[in-house]
Amino acid sequence: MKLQCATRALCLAEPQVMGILNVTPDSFSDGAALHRAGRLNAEKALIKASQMVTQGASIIDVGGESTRPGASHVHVEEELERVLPIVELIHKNLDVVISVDTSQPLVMQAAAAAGAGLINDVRALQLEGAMAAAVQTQLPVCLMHMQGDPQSMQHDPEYTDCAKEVYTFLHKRLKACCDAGMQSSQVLLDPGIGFGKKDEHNLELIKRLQSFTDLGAGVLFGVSRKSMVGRLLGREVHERLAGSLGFALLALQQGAKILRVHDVAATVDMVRIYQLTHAK
Ligand code: 7PJ
Repeated sequence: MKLQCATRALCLAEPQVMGILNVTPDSFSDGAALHRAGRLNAEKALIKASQMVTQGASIIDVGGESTRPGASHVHVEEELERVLPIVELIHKNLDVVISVDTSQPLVMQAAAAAGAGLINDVRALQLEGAMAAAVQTQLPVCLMHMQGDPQSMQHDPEYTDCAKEVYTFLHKRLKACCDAGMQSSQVLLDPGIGFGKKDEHNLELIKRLQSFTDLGAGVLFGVSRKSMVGRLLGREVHERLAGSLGFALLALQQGAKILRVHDVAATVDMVRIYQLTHAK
C-alpha cells in the first residue's frame, strides 16, 4: 500500500506519524507560540517542523484555519497568507511530505504548486469547487467526518448510530472521490474525533475503528491533546500525552495507518513498540 504524495511515496504497510504544525494565531496548543506580535514567525515554524522530522514524522500537517470548537471563520486570503510561506519554506528545506489542512479549493491548488503532497480536508471536499481542485492537484486526500461546522458542532451533537452514520458518510465521500477520478488507494478516511461528537460518540468510534478499514482506504486517526482526553482524565492541554498515546495505540491495533499528533517523539516510540509486537 503506497500513497503517492507528489514526488514522495509513503508506505502504509507501516504506521506513519503526521506531525501537527498549526499556523493559526488562536490555536489552543502550539500555534500561538509561533506568532510574535500577531505575525507568524516562519523561522520558528520551520524549526518546529524540522524537529518533528528529526523525531520521525514522515508528514507535516500545516493548518491555517482553526477548526477547534467555536473557532471563527478565516478568510481564504488570510489562510493563504498563513499557509503558503510555510509550505514553501518546508518544501525548500526538509525532506518530508507536506499535508495541507484546508477545505478551500484555492488553498489546495496554491499549496500543491508550492510543494504540498497531501490534502487534508476536515470537510471531506464538500465545499464548492473542492473536489475538482483536489482532483486537479493529483494529490492524495484525507476525508474527515464532521457533523455541522466548527462554530456550532459541539452544541449537543446527536446521532442514532454514530459509527454507522460516520461509516456511511465516509463511504459516500470515498465514492464521490472515485467518481471524480481518484483511486481509492490515494484516499485516506478519518472518523473525525471531536468534530460534532460527544465523548460517548468518540469512544464508540474508537472502539469500532476497525470497521472503517473495510472501506478499502487507509485510516487516519487524530486524538492528540483533544478536549475529550482532558475531560475523561481531568487534564489540561499539556497533560494529555499519556491519554493521547493510549488512544493512538488502540487505533493502531485496529488498523489505523496514520496518526496525526503533536507529540511526535513519544508517538514514534509507541509505534516502535507496537511494531515489535506485531511483526509481519
Ligand atoms: C483533525 C484534523 C483530525 C484530520 C484537526 C485538532 C483540531 N484533520 N484537523 N483529523 N483535527 N484529518 O488538532 O485538535 O482529527 S484540527
